[in-house]
Amino acid sequence: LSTFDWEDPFRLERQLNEDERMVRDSARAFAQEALQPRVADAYRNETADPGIFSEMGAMGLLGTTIPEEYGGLGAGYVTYGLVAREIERVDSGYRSMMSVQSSLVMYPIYAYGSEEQRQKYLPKLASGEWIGCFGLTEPDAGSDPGGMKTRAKKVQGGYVLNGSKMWISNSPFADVFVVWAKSDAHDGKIRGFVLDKGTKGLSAPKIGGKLSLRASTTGEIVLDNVEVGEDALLPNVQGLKGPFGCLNRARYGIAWGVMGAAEFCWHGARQYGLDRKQFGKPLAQTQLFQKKLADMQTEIALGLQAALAVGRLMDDANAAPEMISLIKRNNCGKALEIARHARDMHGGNGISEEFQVIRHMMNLETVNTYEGTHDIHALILGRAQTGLQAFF
Ligand code: TGC
Ligand code: FAD
Repeated sequence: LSTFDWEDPFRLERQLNEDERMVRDSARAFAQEALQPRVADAYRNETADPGIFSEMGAMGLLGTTIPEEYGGLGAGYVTYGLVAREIERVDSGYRSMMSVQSSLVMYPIYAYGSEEQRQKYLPKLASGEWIGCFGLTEPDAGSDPGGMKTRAKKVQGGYVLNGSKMWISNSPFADVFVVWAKSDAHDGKIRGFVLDKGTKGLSAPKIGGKLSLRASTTGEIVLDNVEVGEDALLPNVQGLKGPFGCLNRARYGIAWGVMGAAEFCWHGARQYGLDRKQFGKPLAQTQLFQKKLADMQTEIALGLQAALAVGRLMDDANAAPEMISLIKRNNCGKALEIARHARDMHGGNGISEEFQVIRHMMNLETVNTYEGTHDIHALILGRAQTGLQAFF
């Protein structure tokens, strides 16, 4: 038997190939050098620097799985997950910016778009010159997106869109809006539309006052008689499977990403426990502290192995959406629990921005909710094993 590496209990490192490690290393360097120094101010002031998109683009971190001919990296889903983990090690909001652009904007244009749409949008989204957002959720339709009220009405040469979207990452500074609406020309089925910033009737006010995910900008999308041509319609998908096809990818990335945030909290709590003495000995020398560290190590090691297993299946075109629900739900719930414990283990310092654990904890409340809440994924898994629908 060989030695145990406490930071990498199951030797994840050896389960990656050289290309995956190379992209991971450059994502880690970018995250630590370019993102880490600005996150405290961004979070405190509730501002996201839109310039981050072109910086990520220059590093090849946008559209990791999109083919190179459209400006992507042409890499696999394990690589995409590793990038998400490194970005979210700094902040869930920065990972959000990246994963919306890659999985929720570039992916649908690539998978459901016409060749003209791919050529027009993908290279500029990959470079970060254009910023994208994804509008599915509405004020009265969150967990149940099929209840959306946004409508596309057929007119001569195109469509007129009316409705509003709520809680949309990146929307206040987005150039490209992927919006889902029920279309009267398609029997009321949900269709995707790609809208350009500046189109008459399209606006995206910022939502202020968030106490979570403050380093990512969130807004509404208001569609007030927005007239678009036929070329705005994503031609190759209809029904809820359109947005869900994108969500599968983003949820998968989140399962990796939250493990990065959890690792940060775990390492921080361990170091704090080694440095801080109470009752004449390091906190890390107490049984309760060590039990918490062991729980963190165990959940993170298992969560990463599960994400890797699903990533390999995705790269093999052999993954099912329920597998993604399982890892999204588990890893978000576990990361949130780890962040809460890490906050507690830092004592009073745990509430200070300097130690960062409370920022991760607050962020993970959002991540546990968006892209399907913890309980919604339980219902997806419950339905898969009982055959019984418990949503309504
Ligand atoms: P249901 O009857 O289950 O399905 C309707 C149609 O959709 C298909 N489908 C899927 N296709 C591909 N992948 C999946 N994961 C799919 N899930 C369902 C299904 O086959 C069916 O197709 P068809 O052809 O038969 O019509 O739909 P339902 O209305 O009963 O849905 C129930 C439920 C709860 C599963 C679903 O609505 C759900 O997942 N709700 C959660 C909503 C959600 O995740 N919203 C996310 C908004 S975007 C976001 O949060 C971005 S934040 C990003 C960031 O900032 O990082
Ligand atoms: P609800 O659906 O109203 O849920 C409230 C509670 O009820 C939850 O606990 C839920 O689990 C529970 N619940 C709901 N239905 C059931 C049921 N049948 N049985 C039992 N319990 C149930 N959306 C986008 O489209 N694009 C984005 O870019 C985006 N970014 C976001 C960024 C942030 C910061 C946030 C907070 C949200 C974002 N969202 C985005 C929206 C997000 O996906 C929704 O908030 C999420 O899907 C939950 O919907 P809801 O907020 O309407 O909550």
